[in-house]
Amino acid sequence: MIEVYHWEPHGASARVLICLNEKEVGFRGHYIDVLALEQFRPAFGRVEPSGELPVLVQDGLVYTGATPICELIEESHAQPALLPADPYGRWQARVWQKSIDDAFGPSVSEVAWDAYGVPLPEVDRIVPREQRPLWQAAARGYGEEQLARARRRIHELVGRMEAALAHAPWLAGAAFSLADVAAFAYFKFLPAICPEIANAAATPRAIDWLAAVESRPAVQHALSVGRAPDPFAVAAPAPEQIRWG
Ligand SMILES: N[C@@H](CCC(=O)N[C@@H](CS)C(=O)NCC(=O)O)C(=O)O
Repeated sequence: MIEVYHWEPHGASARVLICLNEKEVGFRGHYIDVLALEQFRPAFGRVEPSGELPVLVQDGLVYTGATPICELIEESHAQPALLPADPYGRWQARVWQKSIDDAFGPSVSEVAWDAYGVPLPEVDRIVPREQRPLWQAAARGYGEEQLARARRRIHELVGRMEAALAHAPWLAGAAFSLADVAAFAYFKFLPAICPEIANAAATPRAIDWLAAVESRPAVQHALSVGRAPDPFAVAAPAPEQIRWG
């Protein structure tokens, strides 16, 4: 049985949950409450000491990183395919995922934390200790310069999405793929937290694409495992910032 450790079904956790649901792969989910800092408690630390989610465990092996986990699921469960059959399409899907891992995901997390951040009373007791200062900095709030840089990066990627969707219904071509899964998991925050960037007038194709992704039964099922009334109205500090500054 596959075990999946995840938080609210948004961002990286949503990507893995959506992939498994699209392929109808059975798994046992474990909800880890990031805002209660459960990722640093021994029960999860024994699974993955870094404290970062999502984590997939299968046959005693522990897998981390949303993109590599989604590719692992794709390789282990070929149907329905979530990567295009042609090399160019596969390259496109991988470039989208890389841009989302490197810039879009962390940037959306920063702006979402600024919008939805909550006090983190236990932040001074985080173990591992070396993660404390960066969590404390995130808890104090990101500065305007950092948030402006995040918004610029978001704007740039949303512009690329809008351009790509002029040529094809999905980001990597004719079929729904891992690129759409990855982009959706962060783009869905934007109409609420960056309405000046993502809206029906400025980005009509991306807004229609968002509705098309949301209407997929596997996506709806994946999003239903959250505990918050709306998983896209909850945020944690961006893992990249709190781990590496
Ligand atoms: N680059 C990571 C990002 C993972 C991520 O955003 N994880 C969030 C929850 S979905 C998290 O673990 N936050 C808590 C923490 O970093 O301590 C990946 O691709 O898996």
